[in-house]
Amino acid sequence: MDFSTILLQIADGVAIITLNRPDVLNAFNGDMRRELTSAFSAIETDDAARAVVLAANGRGFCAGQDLRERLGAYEGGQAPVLGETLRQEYNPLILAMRRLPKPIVGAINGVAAGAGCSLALACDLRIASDQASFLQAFMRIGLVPDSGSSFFLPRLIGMARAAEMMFLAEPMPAARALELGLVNQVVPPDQLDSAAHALALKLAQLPTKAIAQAKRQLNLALSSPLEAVLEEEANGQAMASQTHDHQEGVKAFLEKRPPTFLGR
Ligand code: T3D
Repeated sequence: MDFSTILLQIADGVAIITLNRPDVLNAFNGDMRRELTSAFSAIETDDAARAVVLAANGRGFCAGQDLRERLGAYEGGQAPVLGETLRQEYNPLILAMRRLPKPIVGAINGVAAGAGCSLALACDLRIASDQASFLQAFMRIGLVPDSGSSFFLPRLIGMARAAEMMFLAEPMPAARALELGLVNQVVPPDQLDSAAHALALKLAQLPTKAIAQAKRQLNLALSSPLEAVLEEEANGQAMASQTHDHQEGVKAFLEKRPPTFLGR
């Protein structure tokens, strides 16, 4: 697929998506919103991709909405009504990431601001450079948190800390994000790509169907009662028990050797 704002490569079971608008810290324009969603949907149906790295070029991860995109409307004295872009483009992107039956590792190289912060939060796992930061930038320009930040942030770090980040709109450095459980790992900048890739490679060699089901269960657990989650676990186990990878896992255990999971 040809993209103008992102790069996509797939090798060794890992799809690497790289945001590629470095001059504006990878701020989202319309093309980037749509291309990113298309990339996730292409990855969903491609058996060659069993895990994903979401990375970014330049010194920023993603600065959220490109504030120059709608300059024309503001200059014309007419503030655009922003709900529709969320409904039509940002929300489908976040849903595509959470519904993707493959794990996504965010490689957060620099500032993740506004919808760029939401994008990082929608990944399953996050590895951050020690230069990275997370910024709920919305309030700085009189907007409200969007693209899933209001959902993910309090679940990751608790209501009081989420409120602090959202109301004050001050950047949270990577080290603090690690303390609070917002990221899984912090590494020096020159080790970020290799650390994210190594983690994705490890994930790509695990039982892909079971990982997909575990992701479904985690999604459900965020917003459903225990009864529903228990039922989904039972459904998931029924599915997983019929896979090659389950048989291989048990066989390898009994034969005292490492398993070879094929993702089916
Ligand atoms: O549909 C809708 O619009 C609703 C959806 C809203 C979702 C949102 O994401 S709202 C929030 C939008 N984002 C922001 O408000 C963040 C704006 N950016 C910043 O506050 C700062 O750039 C950062 C704190 C992220 C980083 O600061 P710093 O000092 O490291 O970098 P900088 O010098 O400000 O930025 C570097 C360049 O990127 C600069 O361009 P220049 O001057 O070198 O030509 C800057 O203009 C550009 N840039 C950064 N962020 C954006 C941007 N250009 C357009 N849009 C941006 N969001």
